[in-house]
Amino acid sequence: MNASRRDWFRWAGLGALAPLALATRAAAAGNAAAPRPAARVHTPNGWTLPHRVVGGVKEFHLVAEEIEHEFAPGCRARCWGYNGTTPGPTIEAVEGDRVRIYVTNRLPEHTSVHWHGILLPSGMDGVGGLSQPHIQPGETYAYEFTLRQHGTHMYHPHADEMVQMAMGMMGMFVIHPKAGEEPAVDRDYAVLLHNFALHPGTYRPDPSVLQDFDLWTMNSKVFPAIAPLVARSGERVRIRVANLSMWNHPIHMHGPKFVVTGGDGGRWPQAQWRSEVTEIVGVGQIRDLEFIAVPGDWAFHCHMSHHTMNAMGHEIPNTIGVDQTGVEAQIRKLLPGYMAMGRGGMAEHQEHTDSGHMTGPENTLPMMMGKGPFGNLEMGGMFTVIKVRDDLAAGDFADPGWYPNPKGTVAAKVSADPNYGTPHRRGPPPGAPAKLKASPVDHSRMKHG
Ligand SMILES: [Cu+2]
Repeated sequence: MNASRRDWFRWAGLGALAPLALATRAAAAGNAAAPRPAARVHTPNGWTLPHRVVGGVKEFHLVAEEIEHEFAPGCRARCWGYNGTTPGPTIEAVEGDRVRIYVTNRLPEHTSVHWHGILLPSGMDGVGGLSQPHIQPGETYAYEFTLRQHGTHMYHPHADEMVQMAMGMMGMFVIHPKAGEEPAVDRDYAVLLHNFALHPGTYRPDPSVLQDFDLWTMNSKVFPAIAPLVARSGERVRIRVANLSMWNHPIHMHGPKFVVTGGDGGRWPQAQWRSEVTEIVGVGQIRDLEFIAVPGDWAFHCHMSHHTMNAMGHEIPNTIGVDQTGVEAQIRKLLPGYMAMGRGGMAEHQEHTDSGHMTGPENTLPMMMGKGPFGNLEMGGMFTVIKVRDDLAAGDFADPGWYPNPKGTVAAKVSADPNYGTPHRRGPPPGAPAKLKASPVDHSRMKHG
């Protein structure tokens, strides 16, 4: 029995989900009219915080502290988080619960916790200096309130917020509806979007960066270290996507359409649900995306293409179409092993790094990574795969491997001749002399100093 299963039994065994457990039994007994239980939230690469019940109050304990975090194999950093991880553990409770949340501060500076989107007394809102005194290093504070709503929410510091969030302090707070929900979901995922500026060769995120981040993360991991989102064909799946990064992210799903069913204000009335395949999750916002799982391997990613790359320079000359063979030989005299790249595009970057030609700076991930069943994926950052199979057991979240495409359903090569066929096209015929001169390499945007 793994840790998450144990947590689940502990959770249910303590009566946290007694009404839901009853509903499960009713459903198992074939009572179709009984409300189905809300699925427990699964946080890919993360975990749910266990709690105990004391005098009818659900008690949680968060510890704000420095941690060592791995974004993907080959890239680690000293971050700040809760209870040993970034993001901190997901807090789950049920509408109507009274919760008491202890927050112990093991950081070198003061902190506080804001409960984003949750209705509570002003003094429990966690804005240091406004709603409460700051929690000094070594101190423990208790927050206590009754959950009067249900939906997807977050927690994060509201003290030296820029630094503490840039270092990784954040978590999800999910409140399940007391009465169940219709239609009920079979799999319920929580994905918290963020960004980190871990400069090449360094081991601590830089909080002063405004927009040029190196690492665009889902639950503080980058592709290919982000766990796939797994489902069985026909299941109703919800992905709760929250954003505490410094950019808005157009989150795009391949395969089925999804409906947007709620935000950080809670689940929306069905009349407000919208059918989409891309949904912008703004900074400080949450969107609940629900869909019926269709078999296959489906990309799920931010559509800002720089956000599906790992560390890369942005202030570099554009070398696409530039013959660099002479330059390459010159530079090799100074830098043995140097390889010019980018003449035909940047896909070759992954080949060079994979083959060990470009080792890159210490503790820095290549811009593009990941292998699929048909070759390099040339991705990084906010990218993962929704893997849907016909034969998964309910509650099985293990990676099922690559999709076995049915025969005749994969795009396939029909010719290797660039003059193949008689396609309709405009402009001069292939092979005609180019009218535009090749651009000189523009060095004006290179960083100096
Ligand atoms: Cu993005």
